[in-house]
Amino acid sequence: MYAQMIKSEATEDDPEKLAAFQARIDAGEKIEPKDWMPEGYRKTLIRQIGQHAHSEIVGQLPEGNWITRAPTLERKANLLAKVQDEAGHGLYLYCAAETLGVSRDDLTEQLLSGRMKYSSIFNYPTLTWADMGAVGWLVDGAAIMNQVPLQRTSYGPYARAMVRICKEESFHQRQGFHIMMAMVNGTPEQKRMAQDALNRFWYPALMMFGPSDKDSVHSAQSMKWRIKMNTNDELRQKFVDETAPQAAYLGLTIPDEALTLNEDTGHYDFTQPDWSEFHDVLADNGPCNVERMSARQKAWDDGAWVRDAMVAHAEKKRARKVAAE
Ligand code: FAQ
Repeated sequence: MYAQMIKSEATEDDPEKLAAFQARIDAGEKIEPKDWMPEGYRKTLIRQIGQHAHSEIVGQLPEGNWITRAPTLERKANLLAKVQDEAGHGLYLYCAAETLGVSRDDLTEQLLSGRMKYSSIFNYPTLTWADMGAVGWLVDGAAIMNQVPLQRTSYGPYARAMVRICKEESFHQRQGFHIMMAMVNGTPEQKRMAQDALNRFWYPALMMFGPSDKDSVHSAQSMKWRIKMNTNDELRQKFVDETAPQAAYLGLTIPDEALTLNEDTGHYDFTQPDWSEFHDVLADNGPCNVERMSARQKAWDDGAWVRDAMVAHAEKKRARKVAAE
């Protein structure tokens, strides 16, 4: 009912309403769920927040893979907490998306049928314990770079979810870096594993920011609406600039011979990822796409009885209330 109300109000995009809406965005006001919004704004948010939520949920799988094999009790507790945090992030984001008139069930069905995406990065395997370091350091590092500006995004529920998520992501990034520190200061074999993890995760991490600006279909409109605060290339550059000195500190080599600090620009020059690999992963041909989706499908199917029981319980409660009135 609430969902229908939001939809029907938002469908007519008349120029006066659009101009007033844009003026609110330009003035830095937050848009709240019951406010009028253009249909395109609502749809773009559902796409981006939904994709983000799915990424957090699917993103538990590569690290969940290592919980039972963590080298110490402390590492295991940290990793367990991190993976649980990612589940929590998914839930905050599904809640934010629900305020736009789409149900969580709908979003999950769109993910499972391939109509909605999740981040390309989670289609890569985690082969060794060093990958837990690389994921925390690079994947959470890239996620923070993208998400810190989103705390100022124009849609209130999304911006507020992001504040909480960012606090937790910085712990994740630190625990990843801490694992890398331990590996590089360990045996030569452990250092080799850390280098190997960096070699495998570097370009997939760069791809997380999305296609280059000239190929980004949504950036211009999303930035006008302050759904995105920076372009994909701006954030990728910022990530490289911050991560290159960290790799040097670890004594590791970023797998890019062209990576150099450009004295004129103050930024690192670097080699772009292989975009054909990115498009392949998006077309479901990455190393783990099939495995990831079958794990999500199984979880959805196995959880059906819980969802049915919750609905039955709510209905019974409602019927009892009606009978008592
Ligand atoms: N993977 O026009 P643009 C995390 C798609 S959270 C897959 O530039 P846009 C935490 C894009 O959807 C990681 N698809 O798109 C964690 C569009 O296709 P569509 C997720 C991608 O939306 C850590 C098409 O390409 N973070 O990691 C990707 O303006 C560790 C054209 O692209 C977010 O979702 C990609 N990498 O910009 C969890 C942050 N890039 O939809 C566990 C919020 C692009 O038209 C463990 N999202 N595409 O079919 C955003 O900031 C944006 O959506 C971008 C993409 C920047 C990802």
